[in-house]
Amino acid sequence: MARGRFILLEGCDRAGKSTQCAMLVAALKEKGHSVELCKFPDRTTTIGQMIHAYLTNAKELDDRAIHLLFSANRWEAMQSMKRKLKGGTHLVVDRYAYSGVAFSTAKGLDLTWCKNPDKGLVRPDLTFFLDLPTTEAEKRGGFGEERYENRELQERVREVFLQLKGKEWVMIDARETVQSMHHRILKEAEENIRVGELDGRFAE
Ligand code: NYM
Ligand code: MG
Repeated sequence: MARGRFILLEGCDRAGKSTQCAMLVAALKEKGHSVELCKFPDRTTTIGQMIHAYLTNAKELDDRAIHLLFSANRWEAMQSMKRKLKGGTHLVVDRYAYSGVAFSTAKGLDLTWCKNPDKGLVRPDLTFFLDLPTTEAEKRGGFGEERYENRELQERVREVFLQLKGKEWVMIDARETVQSMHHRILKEAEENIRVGELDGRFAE
């Protein structure tokens, strides 16, 4: 059976990732695919609750400690994600290790140090980066409610993201309409699924 595809959506806060993830999952389901949504941070776990307390300013944590919690929150999902991919289910993932590195590096931590704890995590097959100028993000609803949602930090985060950008990233202009972004993302995702089914990369 063909392994499921790991499709990641990354970007700064308020770029529209969650909306696009939900639309992509719905569209792929409609087309008969087995597909599930994963979201990081996953605030439902014990580690996720600590992250939530930090993000909502209910708890103070050392920058390195919170970085490791974000990473641990991915590691605790690994077995289940791998199992689903192996079973042929596609995963649409809302943020992942790039967010982990981008936010912590933007706060001033060393880039290499930030990358280390995520080494060995299952890798995405396709990464979309929803790019939105910080001035636009600020105008969107809810900006400023959580830790990290301020212009200076978001600008640095965006710079680190662009530094991390790989050749395989698909850049999406998040100023476009929800529908036009969705069409582009769906088209690329379907193409990736088709290629994945053909190229026999699923022997592992
Ligand atoms: N965030 C997210 C990190 O700082 N490190 C990480 O590893 C991840 C996955 O959490 N401002 C930050 C980015 C966001 C915040 O994410 C909450 P969301 O998608 O708004 O729930
Ligand atoms: Mg947020």
